[in-house]
Amino acid sequence: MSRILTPEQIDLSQRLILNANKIVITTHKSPDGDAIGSALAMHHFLKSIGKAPITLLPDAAPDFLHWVKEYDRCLIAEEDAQGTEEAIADADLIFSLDYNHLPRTGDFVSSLLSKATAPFILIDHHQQPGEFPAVRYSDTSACSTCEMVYRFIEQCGWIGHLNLDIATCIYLGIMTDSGSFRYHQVSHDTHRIAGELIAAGLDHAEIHRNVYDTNLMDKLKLIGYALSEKLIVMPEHATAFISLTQEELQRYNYRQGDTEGLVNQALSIRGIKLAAFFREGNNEIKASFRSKGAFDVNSFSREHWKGGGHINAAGGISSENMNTTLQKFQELVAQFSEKISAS
Ligand SMILES: [Mn+2]
Repeated sequence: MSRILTPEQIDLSQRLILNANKIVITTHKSPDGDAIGSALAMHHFLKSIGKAPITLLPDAAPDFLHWVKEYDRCLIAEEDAQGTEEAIADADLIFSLDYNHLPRTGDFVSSLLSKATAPFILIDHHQQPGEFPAVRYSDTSACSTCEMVYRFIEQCGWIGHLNLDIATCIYLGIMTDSGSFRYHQVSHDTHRIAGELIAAGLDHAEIHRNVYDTNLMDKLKLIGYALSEKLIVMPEHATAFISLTQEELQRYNYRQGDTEGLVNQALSIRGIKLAAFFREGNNEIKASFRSKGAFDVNSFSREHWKGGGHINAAGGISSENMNTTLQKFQELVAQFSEKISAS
């Protein structure tokens, strides 16, 4: 884990990029601001040095990210299986951005990537990275993959190519993954990079508006319902959680991304150290975990919810029904009560 690439990594990255003709940029399923930001920042950068990359998303991004330049040119695996197979089979270089285990790209893309013959360049900030030949740039202390993409371009000696499109994408990922510059992992270097991006001419207020000020009324009503009717607080365990069933989501015309950040509202309650949000999908329940302080939700999710992430933010899944899932969560919380409260 390092902020800095080794001289060997820089040399190899430069050679792989300069010699590649068919570069495919990949990111994780259910792409968020950092996934879209890092993938399209790399896309715009590679174009600036004369490459014609394919940016591949396992599935579509939520509406609030569709404004990003050339989002509409991304290849979406769920919508074009054949195009995806061809792109990965033909690739002579693959970027893995904002994920560090192939399964995070979903079953379909992950099975294709595992058979790919091209070398990989991994740039990612999640815990416990898997093996990724040839370049593995992992920094679990970074607040976002986007700031690592900036450092990657900088350390490879190409920062002179920074343009407004690259800058906008990098700022988008830093802003969304750092909770608008407030999480613990935000560093001196995060602000230095943000400063350079603003110096490149970007309109940070507009990016913020595009992401956060485009709510539909249904979304606000869903959030209101979740907070007033579905928030359960367990003060004895310093824990709060929210759950939403498919029926409840449909009542408010749920669209992907509508419940983004809801778990943080539960965590914001005074005295709460662990928060969870459970959303019922078609075949499984998606879980999000957040913590304040030392309670490690990455391990919690890896051990009990088939997921992972960061120390203070992680995701997982449950194949049980909602009642069983919530029961399991409450039992685990009681079991970990001391650890949670002490953190
Ligand atoms: Mn990220």
